[in-house]
Amino acid sequence: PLPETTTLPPTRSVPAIAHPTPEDAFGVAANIKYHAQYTPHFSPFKFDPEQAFYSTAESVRDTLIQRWNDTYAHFHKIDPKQTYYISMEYLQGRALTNAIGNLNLTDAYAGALSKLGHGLEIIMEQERDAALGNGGLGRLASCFLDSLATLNLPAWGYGLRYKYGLFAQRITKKGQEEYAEDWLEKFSPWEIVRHDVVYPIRFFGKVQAESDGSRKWVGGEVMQALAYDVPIPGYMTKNTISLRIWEAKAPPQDFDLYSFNSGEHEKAAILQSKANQICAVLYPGDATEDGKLLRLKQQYLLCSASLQDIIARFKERRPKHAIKWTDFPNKVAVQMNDTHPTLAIPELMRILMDEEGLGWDEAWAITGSTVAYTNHTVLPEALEKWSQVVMAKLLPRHMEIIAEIDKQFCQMVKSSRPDLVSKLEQMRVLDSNPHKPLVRMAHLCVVSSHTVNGVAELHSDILKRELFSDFCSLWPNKFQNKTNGVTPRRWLCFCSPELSAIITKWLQTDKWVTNLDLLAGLRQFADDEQLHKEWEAAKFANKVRLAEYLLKVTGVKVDPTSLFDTQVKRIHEYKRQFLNILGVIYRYKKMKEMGPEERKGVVPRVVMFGGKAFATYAQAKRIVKLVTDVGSVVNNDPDIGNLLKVVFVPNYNVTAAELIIPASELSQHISTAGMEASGTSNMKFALNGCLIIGTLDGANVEIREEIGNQNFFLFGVQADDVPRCREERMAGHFTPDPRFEEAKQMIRSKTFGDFDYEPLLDSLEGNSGYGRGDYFLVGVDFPSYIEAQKEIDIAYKDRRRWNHSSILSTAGSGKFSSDRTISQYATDIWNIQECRVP
Ligand code: B1H
Repeated sequence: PLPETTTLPPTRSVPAIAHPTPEDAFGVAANIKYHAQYTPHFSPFKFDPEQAFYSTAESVRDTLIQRWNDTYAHFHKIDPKQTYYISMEYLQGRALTNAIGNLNLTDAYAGALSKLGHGLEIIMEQERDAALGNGGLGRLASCFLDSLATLNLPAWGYGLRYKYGLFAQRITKKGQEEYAEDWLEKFSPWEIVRHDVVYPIRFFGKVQAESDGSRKWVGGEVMQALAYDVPIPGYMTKNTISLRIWEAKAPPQDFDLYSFNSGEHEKAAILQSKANQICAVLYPGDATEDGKLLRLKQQYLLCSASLQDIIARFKERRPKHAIKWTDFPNKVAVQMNDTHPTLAIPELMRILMDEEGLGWDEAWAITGSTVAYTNHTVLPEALEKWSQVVMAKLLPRHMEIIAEIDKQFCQMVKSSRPDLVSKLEQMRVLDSNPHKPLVRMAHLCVVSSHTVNGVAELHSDILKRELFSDFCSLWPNKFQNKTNGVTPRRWLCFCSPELSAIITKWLQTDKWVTNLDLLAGLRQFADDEQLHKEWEAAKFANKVRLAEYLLKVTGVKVDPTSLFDTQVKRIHEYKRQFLNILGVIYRYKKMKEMGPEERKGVVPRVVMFGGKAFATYAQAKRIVKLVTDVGSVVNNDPDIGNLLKVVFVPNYNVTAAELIIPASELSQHISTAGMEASGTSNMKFALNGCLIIGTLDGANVEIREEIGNQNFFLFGVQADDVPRCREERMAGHFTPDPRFEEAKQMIRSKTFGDFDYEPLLDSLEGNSGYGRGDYFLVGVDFPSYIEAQKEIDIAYKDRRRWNHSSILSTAGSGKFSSDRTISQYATDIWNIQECRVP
């Protein structure tokens, strides 16, 4: 049936007002001036870059709000099936360049600002980087939003409005230091608070049995979730979707005036302060019980607020008497970004049963056809397990529901698959270890979702063959692969306009921006000398820009004609920054041993590292320290000069990535095979014509397939051989390569200072002390890594070969657009269709 209302549901509409609209440079300049004057945040008559940034952003926001309203009204009218992407993380980075780029207003804004006495570049630099995420998983969510909007898909993102996102990083003599990054210090011009979108969120309390047999969750603490919308514009389309982020608040009556007046000031605001804690920081760390509880509160707030909102919208779009709950999965798809939003499952069950009065079977069928789960890791330490005791205390009704799901799952296996009964204890949702009973969140997701997917072919195979093999034998059709992708707008068009212009010129179209497969058209020019010249010039301009930045932030002067070699990602042992720096140490040693003649043959290199180490991850922090110590020695060695520079780029984030990636010529994706689920920066580097040295891990496998084996520097053991190699190493059946011993010895001999690197070196040895028997196989892969590096030096000297490979890297990157990934989710998992705003 058609919904009763075909426009927005407010009772009275806002009158349209005339104020300058940003269309051309004149209109834009007027609009910016309007904001500087009438939505002031600073003293009048000031229009320095900072003030100019806020006025500019507000001017852009006018357009976004208009389009957001039109999009919402259109979705409301059409009432299509809609996807809700629920994620604890979004790594949005800066928004201005992206917004005006997607709106095709970059020239208009640049022109307007110049009329007002400012350069667009300087204004863009004023914006804070919104880092409401840790790394790849959060950035993937942000790329997905860009593609959802661009593809005109009816979809929204839900997340949390952390006051402090990911910590900022400073590099000092001691290594990494963390400090709070206050992205909201002034305010964010990109969010729109929705004071009318508020939902109650209950914690603790108890479950009451009602006389009619139903269950009701009562008592405890009731907070509120308040919505903020961040508009997400699609590229060259009117469609502008929402990233709705929740903030926890105390209910208004909480502020106890009586207590306040009688002097008990703190008691008066107690719930408010508890509420503030919930959204205070991204991933507060779960080492302590307190921290754990807070993380669970965050997860529940996200899930409960989002589902209440989804259900409210479902109801709003149909007459009260015509609500057919079986229709819910035809209108709603919920995608869980890893297990962090797993509580969406019991929360949807609870609302359907306890608030809407459905029976278990009906609620279970609806939930199961609505939710789907993406797994992003097989690392055991990242597979979430929550204490049943904590869960029962904070969310007593949800714990009951989870226990019932577990019970019914057990019954189903026993009755339908006796062959799996011996595996049942490992498969169950509840881990009933009497000492520490746990809920296995991934199992809850697999049991409850209609679809489970991995994020690259190899990773999805590992899920099917190993992590979820028993579930896969039970439900073979539940498991899919959706290889990750990245948005070509941010990661090529806007971060490398020079290279983009060349691509458009040679392809004679800019359609590749939304149809990235067209990049394959560059293959026919891979040997064209003119293209080589232009290509190299564009890359060189990007290198010069990065060299200036490096000088500014690290004080290290690098020669932009050197080979720019980059490894930027979170610091983790499995990502093996340690292997990289050991390789650098070996290179340095060999260079020191060379005579002046021989040195002339060396390819000058700048080896860049960047990334954050989790604050309590000691080994990762030692790796950061080692890189900076090696840099201090190498960069100041007069024998070496510009032949080798080692730079740790501080505070790697989205903004830094936009500068580093387009300027890199070689990038390292060298994880122990089988451990990196996908990787997404590998795609961004390849897209920008950067060659990869890598293992057969994650999406590297598919990138190599697409760009061609000759253009990928492969090394290392394969995933299938990893268990055997580990056993051999543990058993001592391993003869270390002498080059590996040389590199380690150089650290031991204190060439790079007297910091205690023993724990790090120990991790490469037998199974004692810090040693995990070289679990990450650094020693095993070292020789083939060094060989691959030699091959790279040879290839780089041959400019034609290098440029040829670089062009083929870009040409082969079409598959790695998040537009392709999202189209596949839309068709294979969500069953949603385009809904374009006219
Ligand atoms: C990825 C995470 C992750 N996988 C726990 N898992 C977190 C796990 O705060 N936490 O508790 C946060 C993040 N992140 C990454 O996802 C993979 O390692 C990458 O290989 C992959 O490319 C990315 C996106 O799929």
